[in-house]
Amino acid sequence: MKLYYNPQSRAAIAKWMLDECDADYEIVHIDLEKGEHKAPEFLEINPAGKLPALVNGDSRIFETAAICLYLGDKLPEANLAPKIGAPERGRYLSLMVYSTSQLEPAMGDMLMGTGAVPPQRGWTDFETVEDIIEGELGDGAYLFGDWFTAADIMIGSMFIWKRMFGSPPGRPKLEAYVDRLLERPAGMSSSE
Ligand SMILES: N[C@@H](CCC(=O)N[C@@H](CS)C(=O)NCC(=O)O)C(=O)O
Repeated sequence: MKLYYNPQSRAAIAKWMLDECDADYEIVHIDLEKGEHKAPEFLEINPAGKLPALVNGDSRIFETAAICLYLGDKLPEANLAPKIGAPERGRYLSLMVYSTSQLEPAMGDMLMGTGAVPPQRGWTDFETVEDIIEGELGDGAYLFGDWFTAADIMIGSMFIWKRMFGSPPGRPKLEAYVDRLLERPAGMSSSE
């Protein structure tokens, strides 16, 4: 497998997933300053011209959530994804998609100080997102209790970034969740 990567990008999330899977992969460094992500060879892999992208044989996968979903299913021995048919599968898929369709844009609005967006846009304000994630965590260490899954990578990485961007500490439960995630040996802090 080849991960098209730059450490200053969402490819760090895909790398975290690969490392948690203990996957055999190679990194292809993409220089964003030089515009290597807009080169015709890269656009063949990701027509959107963005990182990350993953190539595995004849499969090319782009969008961070799609890469994490793909790896979770492709490498079941890592036990990072409920199997098709498992009772947890529906909630897992929901959280994976929620991370990118609602959490990420709401966090972007909050960090950039954008005012409230109309709900017709498809996402909410960040406080509502925090309520939802706190509720989903419940009293568990992770989103599925003691079971660490790819949903923790997708959702947790957003809160890790919030901290890295120097945003003031948030809710204690979410901060403790970030501390736990950062303690993982294969965690995002170990990215090159
Ligand atoms: N929703 C996409 C977002 C990808 C994205 O915006 N990547 C940024 C780096 S974090 C990028 O490649 N930006 C360069 C550009 O758009 O020119 C995903 O999660 O893969």
